[in-house]
Amino acid sequence: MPKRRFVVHLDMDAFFAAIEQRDNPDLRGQPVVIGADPKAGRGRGVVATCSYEARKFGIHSAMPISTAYQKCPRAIFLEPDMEKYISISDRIMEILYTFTHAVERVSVDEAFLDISDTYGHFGTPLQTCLLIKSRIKEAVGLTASVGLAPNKLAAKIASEISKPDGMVEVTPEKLLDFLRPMSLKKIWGLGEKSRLVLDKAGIKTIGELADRNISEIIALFGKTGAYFWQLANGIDEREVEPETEAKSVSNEFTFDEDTSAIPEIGAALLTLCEKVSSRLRQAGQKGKTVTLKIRFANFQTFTRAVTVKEPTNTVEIIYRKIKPLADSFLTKRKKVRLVGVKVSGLLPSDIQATLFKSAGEDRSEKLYQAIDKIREKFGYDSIYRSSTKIGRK
Ligand code: TTP
Ligand code: MG
Repeated sequence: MPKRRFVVHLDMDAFFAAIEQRDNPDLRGQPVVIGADPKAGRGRGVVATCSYEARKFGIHSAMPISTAYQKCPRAIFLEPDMEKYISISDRIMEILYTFTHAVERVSVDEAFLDISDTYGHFGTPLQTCLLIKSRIKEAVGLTASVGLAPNKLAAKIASEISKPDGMVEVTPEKLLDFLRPMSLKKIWGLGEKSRLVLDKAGIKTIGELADRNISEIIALFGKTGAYFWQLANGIDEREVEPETEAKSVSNEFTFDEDTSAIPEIGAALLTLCEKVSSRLRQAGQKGKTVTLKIRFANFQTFTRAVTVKEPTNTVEIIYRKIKPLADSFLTKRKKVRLVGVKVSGLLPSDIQATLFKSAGEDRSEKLYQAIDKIREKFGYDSIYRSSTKIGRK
């Protein structure tokens, strides 16, 4: 008998909006819309997301911002702060990696995990999921919805129907009953056109698709038809595919107020070196190149890199390389806005390396990747039409 699989799908609730509500108590319980500036109904661009309170007015992602304004003019409209959202997303992913290295990041707020080999450390698979939810809540103060199932399709549907702050487990015995009443819309990859074709054949639910003869569905769609039919019958062998190994680990820090105080900058750099070092050690990696990033109050940004003789992950060595690089930039007159430390050219430090990988990546690269993922999924304009800080070079 093949081994029983425990696939988890996790998706944060109203992600961007929930973060803004977390950070500003005045926004809690209020309709909050994240997206382009509505300009009193004349704005262009779209809604990125909105709070559950705003959803009651019929507002949703990808809706023109002007329509959202018409539906609820008193809603609080905010432009996205992608840098903030990505750093929280990174933190969430780090938490997920502590449960298994089989983590597939699907978008900024969504991931699949395969906990088949690791749940034993945490209890039952269901207890493991509840622990994942509570660790995230503790660490970032946000709720996630989680689905646990024998395959990806059912896990994803399970997390979706349990929103917000939900948890649904689908056992192998219940799998088919769980899928049957679901709309075909729940099968991602089965697009609108295919749905219309199935609709014409009198098939509206997953169960109705499952009940047909496979040859009938193949006649409609060719090979893909067989795939859809199998999904409907609970057969979904798709693996959770972890990201390829990180090539660098980095952390950045923005000062509350721009500063030219050398001790303050030194302390921030030391903290960053500690963070990077700890993430490298956790990932079982060492790096050969140490890079400093420094951004001045006027947003002028510099990076300087040095190579170390032996690959390293110790704080002392990283800091000893970073400090002189920083010193060469610091003067009393120029105020610093942000500093960053990166270690790249990573190699496994020992056999352990294969256990927990991918602790981080170059942040801006990751940011662009995340934005790309959203765009891939929801279209180019889904995010960041009225970009302010980042997202455009
Ligand atoms: P989703 O997980 O689709 O939405 P959500 O987390 O806001 O709400 P839900 O509780 O229903 O999961 O997307 C995650 C984030 O991605 C979302 O907060 C904003 C961004 N996004 C866009 O920028 N444009 C879009 O069209 C969508 C759907 C999401
Ligand atoms: Mg979400």
